[in-house]
Amino acid sequence: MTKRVVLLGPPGSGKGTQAVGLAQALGVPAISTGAIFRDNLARHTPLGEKAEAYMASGHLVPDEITNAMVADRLSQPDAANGFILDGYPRTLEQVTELDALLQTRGIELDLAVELTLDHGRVVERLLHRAEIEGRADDTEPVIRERLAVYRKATEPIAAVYADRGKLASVDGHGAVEDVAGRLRNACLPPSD
Ligand code: B4P
Repeated sequence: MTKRVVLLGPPGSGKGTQAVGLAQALGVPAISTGAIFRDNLARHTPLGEKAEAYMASGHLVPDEITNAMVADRLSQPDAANGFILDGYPRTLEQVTELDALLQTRGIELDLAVELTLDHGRVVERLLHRAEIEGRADDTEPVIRERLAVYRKATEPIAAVYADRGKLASVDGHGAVEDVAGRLRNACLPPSD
């Protein structure tokens, strides 16, 4: 059964929204690197202070900070039986780091799922979220920067997982429940 999953996709494609429901369906925790950073930021921890400027400008937090944080989170008992990684890996270096981390534990990733969404819809969704949540990185110039960073650093990751025969692509357009259904079909084939 699929238990170790990474969720890929542009900002606003629904990763955070969908990770929670998918994690429940698979019986594993949803681990969002963005949410962990935001929690640390809100609590003014040293990790939050290190991440703040990168996040506010739409840039990625440096790999060494992010990788150490993920290694720590994956070592917690609730992740022993599987996980949904939402927003990690986001660079090719993070893919290599995740591979090494899983290899030392003698486990493998089951699936990488890419949520696809056209960039016009991305901007619309994030501007809508800005009205509701007021996140510092949801202003239009920062959203455009996040999309540019996504194209350059994160988009190439899908091809790596495709080469390994581990990529599923899921259409992120439409209502949250419709996307959730497509995602469940990708992760929980009828034989599971
Ligand atoms: P994230 O928290 O991952 O932010 P995100 O890419 O915007 O995705 P998120 O999960 O929040 O939004 P979602 O698509 O669910 O990252 C924030 C920052 O943290 C990064 O820019 C970076 O600085 C840092 N960071 C995180 N991970 C890192 C890493 N690995 N390496 C380095 N730095 C890292 O949803 C967006 C909106 O769309 C929501 O308002 C939602 O309600 C709405 N929505 C979702 N599905 C919808 C649907 N079907 N229809 C309509 N609206 C929908």
